[in-house]
Amino acid sequence: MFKRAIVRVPCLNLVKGLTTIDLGVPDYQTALIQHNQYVEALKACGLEVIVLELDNSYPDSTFVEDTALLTKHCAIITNPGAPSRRGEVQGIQSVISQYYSNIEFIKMPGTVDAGDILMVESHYYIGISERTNIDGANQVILILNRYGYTGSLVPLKNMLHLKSSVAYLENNNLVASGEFVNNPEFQKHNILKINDDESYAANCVWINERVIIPKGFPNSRRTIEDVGYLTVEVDVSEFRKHDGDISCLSLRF
Ligand code: CIR
Repeated sequence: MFKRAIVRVPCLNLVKGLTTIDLGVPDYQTALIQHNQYVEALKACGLEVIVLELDNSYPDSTFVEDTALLTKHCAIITNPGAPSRRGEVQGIQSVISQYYSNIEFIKMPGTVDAGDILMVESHYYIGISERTNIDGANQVILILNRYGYTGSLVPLKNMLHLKSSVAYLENNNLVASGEFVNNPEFQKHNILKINDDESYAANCVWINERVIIPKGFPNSRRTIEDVGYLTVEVDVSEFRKHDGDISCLSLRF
């Protein structure tokens, strides 16, 4: 069960953030509306939502998921792989320290975006990507081990983050698309395959028996509902233009 989520209001400089895709420039007013709807969806899943003020110093600062890994027993403040995002962790740390007494840190030369870390019960899959390097991932595993958790590495081929294409919905159900559908690492799970034409919907989040999914992916929605979940759709089109998705807009704990 999750009780809370941390989000950060998108800043005006969102349009200057990092992106790898060509879907156009985010419309700021629409992004604000969508962010608000996202917060309402989190609340509908029973969460108390901690809404942080916008921070124009960091264009990508609304994508809070990358800055920390929150487990039951510890919080790990990451060292984001993109230099322009490194400073985001300070603001997050000061909020997290109100809720966690065990706070750990990833240090250079390790880099980690927590969008690369997928929690499956007490095990954590860590994607090795352009943002998360092996040193950083090994630091995460060593920290997790001290708190009774395990971790393993999953090299990425094409995706920005591991969780761009894979999500865990509890009860051994794992949503996967693209390069992860047949990945041997995941075959012990019940794979819910998301087709390539809806691959964006593979990023969804389980929160207290509900699953928040992006709006506009009917086949994926049906796949998830067919195994018994209630879904909540949210339009995050403006964040998608900057590689953002459902999970990256919040830290859930
Ligand atoms: C970035 O490139 O860092 C941001 N524009 C998007 C981050 C998305 N994060 C995530 O999926 N965990």
